[in-house]
Amino acid sequence: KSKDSIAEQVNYKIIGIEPGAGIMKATAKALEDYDNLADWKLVESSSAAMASELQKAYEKKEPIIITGWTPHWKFAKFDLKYLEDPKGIYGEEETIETFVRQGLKDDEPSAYTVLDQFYWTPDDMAAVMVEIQEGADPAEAASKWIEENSDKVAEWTKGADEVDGEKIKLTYVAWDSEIASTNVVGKVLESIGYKVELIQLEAGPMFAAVAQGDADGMVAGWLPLTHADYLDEYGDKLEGLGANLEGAKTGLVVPAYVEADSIEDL
Ligand code: PBE
Repeated sequence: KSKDSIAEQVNYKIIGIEPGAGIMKATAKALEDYDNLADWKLVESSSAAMASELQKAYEKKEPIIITGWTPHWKFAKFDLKYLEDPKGIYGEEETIETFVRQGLKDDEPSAYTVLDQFYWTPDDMAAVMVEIQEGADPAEAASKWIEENSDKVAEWTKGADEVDGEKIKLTYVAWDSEIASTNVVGKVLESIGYKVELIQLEAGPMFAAVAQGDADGMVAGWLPLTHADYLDEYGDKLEGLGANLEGAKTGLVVPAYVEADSIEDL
């Protein structure tokens, strides 16, 4: 029985996610910059389809290479590893940052205060993600987390006066991490009296919506690298409120049983 290389077994394919994601741009660059990846392809997909491909391969102990990120429930469910990236294409640690439209502070100071104070840990985010992955509705998982973490939530709502049904629009992309964070922030804003609408978009339109004032804010900007292009394009029309999570990461991810440690081993 011939033993095919990892490249042959995965058919020279990396399983990606939505085209607008920063991790897709980084991976396109990796295919250019790593000589051993010259003949490889990045498959456009969705976060959900990528996760189900991963699950299928994992159950059969077959090799698979995905565009991956942390925080993400997949690291709780499967034994996975990041491939080393000696060329530093995926950067170092990332932070997830909050951005709001210009004028929000004057128009809706309570929402601004909550968005400004929203800050949690990768473990907090992962807890919500795991609940959703196990079948909970995102809004219910968010409410449950809020109930169990009232001390943290109290820090975020400190100094924010109750409102009376004013509307707030939050935009996000259907990445598991951002489904979790956006639902949590949305529920916290509802708890002080806002009527919250969550608007799901692709990455570029998400930044554009806040820049144009079509949405009030978002908690989904990955920096310094992942969304650098979008920040270049829209940054001067956005108000940045800083990190809401530190210790995020992106890269190429494989199950631990795949015999490669570095992108250069592929
Ligand atoms: N992600 C999750 C996004 C940011 C959040 C890493 C898939 C991206 O690559 O743009």
